Parts: sequence; C-alpha cells; structure tokens
Amino acid sequence: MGVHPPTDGPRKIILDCDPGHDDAVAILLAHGSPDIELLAVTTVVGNQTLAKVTRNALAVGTIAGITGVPFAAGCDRPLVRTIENAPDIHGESGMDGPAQPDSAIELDPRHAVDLIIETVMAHEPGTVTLVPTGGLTNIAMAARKEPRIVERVREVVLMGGGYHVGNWSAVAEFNIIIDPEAAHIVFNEPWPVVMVGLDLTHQALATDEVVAQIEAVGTGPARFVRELMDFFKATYQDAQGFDFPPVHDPCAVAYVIDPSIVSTRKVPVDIELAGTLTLGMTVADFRAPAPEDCHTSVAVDLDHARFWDLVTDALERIGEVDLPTNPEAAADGIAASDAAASDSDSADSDSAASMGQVAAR
Ligand code: PIR
Ligand code: CA
Repeated sequence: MGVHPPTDGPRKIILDCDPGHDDAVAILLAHGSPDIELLAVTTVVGNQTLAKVTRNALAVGTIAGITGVPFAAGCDRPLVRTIENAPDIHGESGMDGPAQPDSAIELDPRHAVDLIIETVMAHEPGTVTLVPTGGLTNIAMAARKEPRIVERVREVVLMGGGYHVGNWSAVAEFNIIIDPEAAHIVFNEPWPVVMVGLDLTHQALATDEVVAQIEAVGTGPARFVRELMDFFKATYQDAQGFDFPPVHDPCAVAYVIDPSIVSTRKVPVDIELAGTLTLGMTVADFRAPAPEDCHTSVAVDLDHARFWDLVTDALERIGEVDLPTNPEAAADGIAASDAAASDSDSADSDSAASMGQVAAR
C-alpha cells in the first residue's frame, strides 16, 4: 500500500507512551508495520496516572499479540510540575471505551529510563530512534542519566507541541506543557528532533470513511481500534468541538515508517519556561533560513490517505490475535462489555463475542 521500506532494513524504535487512545493506535501501527522493529514499549505519566497508562499499554500489547518486546514503566510524575492528566479526553481509565483483556504480557522489572538507556547503548550508534508520544520526562531523565545516548540515538521523533496552535492552552500542547522542563532538555540536546506537532496531527482525523476502512479489516484488533475511535470522537466533540478526532500519536510512527507521508521543515525550536500565558509553547523561529547546525524540524503536511492506509495495512498484517485463554479473563471481558453495551450499538457485543470465542478455542 504505497509503503517504501527504508533501504537498510526496518527502523528500530523505542515507543515511549501514555496510552491513551491514540497511543494505542501508535503501538498497533508500530507492531504491524514491516518497516519497524519495536525494541521496547515504555510508559510515562500523562493522559492518566503511570499505573493506569501502564495497564493500558499491556492491554494493547495483548490485543496486538506482541511477544518478546519488553514493556517497562517509567516516571510517575513530571520533573518539576505537579501531575496533570487528561480524563476529559481519555476517560478515567486513560483508555475508556473498549473492553480490556487481562494482560498476557508481564511488565519488565526495569525502570523505563534504564531500559531506554540499556537498549540504546546495546545497539549500533545511529540505529535506534526514540518515539515519545507522551510527556518527555523519561527521555529527559535518560539523557541526563546517560548523556552518551544523545549522540547514539538516530533521531527523536516526538508527538508534541505545535508551531501555530495549542490544545492545553492557547499556545501549548499537552505533552509539552505537562513537563515543560523535560521538553526543554529534549529539544536542547543536539540530537536530531522531529516535532510532529498539532499542526500535523490535526490533519490525521479519523473520519467516518477512515473508521469504516479500519472496521472492514474485520479482526479483533481492528474492532478494538474502532471502539477506541468511537469514544475518542465523542470526547473530542464535547471537549474540543471537533467533528472527528485527530489521532495524534501514530503520525510520529508513520513518519519513521515513511517520511514521505509527513513533510517537514528545518527550523529552530525552543520551549518557553518563563511565560505566564505561554508556558510550554514550542517557539519555532521561522525568520531566516535555518542555521547549518539546526537539529530540530517540524512536521507540516500529512498525506491523509496514505497515513490511514499504513494503519489499515498494519492491522491487516496483525490479523486475528488469540487472547489469553484464562476463563476468568474472558468472563471479565464479557462483563465489562455488557456494562458498556447500554450506551452503544452492537460493536460492544461483537467485541464481547469475539473475546468469548477466542477464549473458548
Ligand atoms: C490528546 C492528548 C492529550 C490531551 C488532548 N486534548 C488530546 C494526548 C494524546 O495521547 C497525544 O499524545 C497528545 N497528548 C496530544 O496533545
Ligand atoms: Ca499520547
């Protein structure tokens, strides 16, 4: 589906996330893409508490059938600020909507910051890409704890910021403003940083056509995405006045898979730490051609059709996934779905039925 694999094999990435409806889609895209080698999934406080987003990450990994990839929990609070979560958008669980299976994945005992450092140091220089889709606390901590990762990492492709609009204040985006000091560290280290911000991700709308295309894949993981999108659409309509939800986080993964889907522009970017109205703003300086040593760029235009084809293609490759055959887990899944069925259509019972079927196999 118009995918151009990198010439030197699949890109190795560490996905540092706070699932999160769109983080979940990012995990599925990374796992299902033949052009990505997922080295680790790490979690950070953000959309919800660390405990909740970690539980969600393990659930998504289970639904996606991910095996042999370490999942580790990281920082449970920002460097300086008090914790800010986003229940209005992602619900009390951080990933409200679909029923969640019990996890088939055991959490890695290492702290995410150590896992990130160990993974980067264990691979050839210039081969590991960091893909943060939550606050930047873990990444900043890793850069401070082991500064050698900065010249070893291939690039940091992050979802966050925006050069003309905010979503948590007039000018600041959530992932940056929840830990602006961490963002300041990450943007000021000399590694290549690609800011996939709201300018780009507000083009990644899950329209009705997109959701129908995904649902047509017809598998459990595809139904899971559809149910995520149903909830995300409702909260984005209520809280932000959008007709369709922008699915931010997989845009960063898509850029790593195929940079021709996301156009970028080289421009110096720094993080506002002192402003009263502008705290957490990603200030991009477009005045002159970027200087030679400019190491930051911003995402500008998304190829909407090819982006969603990538997501669909990944779901097709993931196919049907056997969920754990623990009868208690199956019963829980059905009970959770039944509870949610009152305010929804047949999708919930589809999902309950598919979990029951899988468990019964
Ligand atoms: C999305 C998020 C937070 C708040 C809102 N309003 C919408 C989460 C997403 O998971 C994404 O990573 C980023 N933060 C977008 O701001
Ligand atoms: Ca996120």
